[in-house]
Amino acid sequence: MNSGHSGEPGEPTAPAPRGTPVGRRVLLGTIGLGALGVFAAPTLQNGLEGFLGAVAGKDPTGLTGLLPNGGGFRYYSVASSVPHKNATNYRLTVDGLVDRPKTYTLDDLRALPQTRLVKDVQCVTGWRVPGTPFEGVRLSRLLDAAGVRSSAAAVRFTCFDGTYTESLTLDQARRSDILVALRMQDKDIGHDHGGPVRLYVAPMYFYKSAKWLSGITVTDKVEPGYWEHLGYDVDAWVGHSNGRSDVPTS
Ligand SMILES: Nc1nc2c(c(=O)[nH]1)N[C@H]1C(S)=C(S)[C@@H](COP(=O)(O)O)O[C@H]1N2
Ligand SMILES: [Mo]
Repeated sequence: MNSGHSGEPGEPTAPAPRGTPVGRRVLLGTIGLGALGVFAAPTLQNGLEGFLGAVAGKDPTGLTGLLPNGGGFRYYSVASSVPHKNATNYRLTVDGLVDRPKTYTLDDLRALPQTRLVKDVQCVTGWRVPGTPFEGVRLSRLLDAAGVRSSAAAVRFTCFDGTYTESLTLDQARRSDILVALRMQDKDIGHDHGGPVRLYVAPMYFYKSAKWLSGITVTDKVEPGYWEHLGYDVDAWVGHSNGRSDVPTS
């Protein structure tokens, strides 16, 4: 299970003890990548993204999750390859228990009012990137536009990697610090960071921030997402969920 990914939420029933040395995992990652490099060297054609995707697809240990994704980020994908989408072929569908289902293009989303938030990114495994700007459309705006029915209680998110899912309660989804993000670090979100559109759930661990977002479905109950099926909390408040509580949250 979850080959091609790593380190991430990981072993929910037996979380790594506090202070598990990162050094050990980085060392294993380095060894693994040395071997992987033999058949997955980056080329001009596939670039770094292709390289990361190719390595992730061939990595049974999932240690490629430890690859730096630039600026302190780690590259995560539970799918071995993810199609590239742009303004021409990107679509975001809002459906489920709503009066007005709608499909947005990237330009539709860009035309809506944008909100910019600057907070710390915190992965449940411990790495953290302070003061990261995200910008996009408030999720609550898209929900209001769709007309959420009174029977609704939750929101399910799907991704065009075909695999990852996430979920929030409706109350959480209506918070003003949850964005359908188009920009990260004051740039359009690149493919590796889940572009052109990813969810950004500012108050929760970064696994809630589904990359390559393609669907928002309003439902009558929470359907646990990818990592949540494996034991991680739907309520992934930084510092208060069953991820790690010993990480800085400020
Ligand atoms: N579609 C998708 N979204 C995802 C993931 C994933 O594997 N697939 N991993 C999550 C986890 S665990 C983290 S820490 C962040 C990593 O985002 P980054 O690759 O931009 O650093 O994406 C989250 N969203
Ligand atoms: Mo993560």
